[in-house]
Amino acid sequence: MFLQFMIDSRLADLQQATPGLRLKADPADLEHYGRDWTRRWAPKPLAIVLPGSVDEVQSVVRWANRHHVAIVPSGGRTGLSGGAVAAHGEVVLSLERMNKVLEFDAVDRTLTVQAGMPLEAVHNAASEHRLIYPVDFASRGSCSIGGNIATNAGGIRVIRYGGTREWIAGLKVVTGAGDVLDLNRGLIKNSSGYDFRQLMIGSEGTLGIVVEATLRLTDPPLPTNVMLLALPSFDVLMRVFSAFRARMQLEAFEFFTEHALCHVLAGGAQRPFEMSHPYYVVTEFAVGDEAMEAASMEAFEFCMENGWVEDGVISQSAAQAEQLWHLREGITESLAPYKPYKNDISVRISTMPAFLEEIQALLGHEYPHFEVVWFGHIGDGNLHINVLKPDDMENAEFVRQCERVTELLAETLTRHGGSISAEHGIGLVKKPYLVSTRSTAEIALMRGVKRVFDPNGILNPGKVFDEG
Ligand code: 2HG
Ligand code: ZN
Repeated sequence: MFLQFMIDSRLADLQQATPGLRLKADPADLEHYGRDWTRRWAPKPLAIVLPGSVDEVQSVVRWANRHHVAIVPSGGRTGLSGGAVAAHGEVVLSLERMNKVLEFDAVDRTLTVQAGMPLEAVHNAASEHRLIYPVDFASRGSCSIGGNIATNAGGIRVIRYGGTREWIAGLKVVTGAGDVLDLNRGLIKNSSGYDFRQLMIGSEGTLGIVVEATLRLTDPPLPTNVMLLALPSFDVLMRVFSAFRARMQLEAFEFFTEHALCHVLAGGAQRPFEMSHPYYVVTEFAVGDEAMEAASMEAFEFCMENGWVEDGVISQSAAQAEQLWHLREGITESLAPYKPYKNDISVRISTMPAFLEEIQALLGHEYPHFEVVWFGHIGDGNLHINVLKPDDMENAEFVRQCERVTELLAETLTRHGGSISAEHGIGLVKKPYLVSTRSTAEIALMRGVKRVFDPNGILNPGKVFDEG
């Protein structure tokens, strides 16, 4: 392998400038680190670098500037928008070796970690101190906190706690120019000009490489119950949500369709009700005292009386709660073999009913022959729409047809003031539709900001927008 690095003089220079740096360039590594969960682009990185320290990250960035080599920062590569894809001879900078807790502060209730730490390990580290880091989603075991920050990841508890952005008290980043910035340093109050910490969150590695993060922790929730509801139609979904939210402290409120459930059941899960129903909701809510429990029953009965809910089951144990959650959290994995084309869209909750009516008609009309699976974080105004590729269709043709429909969806989103990416980022997949959510003036400013933080355009070029 050493020989291979010598053949590419740029890599030889990198190894010389950063002697401890780990480099990989085996075909299997290039393939593994060069792609994310989108699987649409053929990976083709120049090499993989695995720094073990902030100094090494800085050294790689300086080298990349000298040689005009692009860097793709890389966490767990569980992204669904192509933000971590390296298909054009870039160097993938994997943070996987930088995966440790650096400090816990009991007074500040913060946990400072290296960016490569998996989200689940962050959860475990917080619970060692009887606290929680509340951002959570199904890929918790594989995704990294740095990747979560880069995409401002959302997940299943946004309804209660907000997204990643709300929980970042400080960030250390290496900019595209090679500067190390220590942003906000865990302060609660800091009114000293532009907040670059927030600018970095959701910037998808185009402005800086997140190397360390100081995370806010909070108290664990009151005891919770999980309820699965069966609904007769899509139209009642938002009414059930309002009825539950008015009476209970919701920790999560997620919906999915019978189509989605069938795919999870095919993997071995048990059907939750005797009969099938067109729509389901899984909701988790606090049951700290009897009044709270009574309120949840009242919400359920109210919805039953109105005909908005046809059936329901409530978890009696932690194991049952997990089983009910699996019916929702298992959807993405169960659909993966169908190479789904994914939309991850949002509108304001108040706009949801009108928006849903319109896009149901639109997608019903535009996708007469494809299976379309709906699910998502309905309580946040966030829908996931997965269109499944028919076996006998070429992937390129399938994507072409879905992209045409996404144009129409994007127009509808613009009219309703929504977003083409609620929580998965823009990356490569949503890039053509950024204009549906952000104005021309905003995109011009984004380009300008990128030039400030990354003057030579070496950080994740071609992601989010094309350099103009
Ligand atoms: C989820 O909510 C994830 O499960 C993935 O955001 C959504 O697979 C998807 O489309
Ligand atoms: Zn989601």
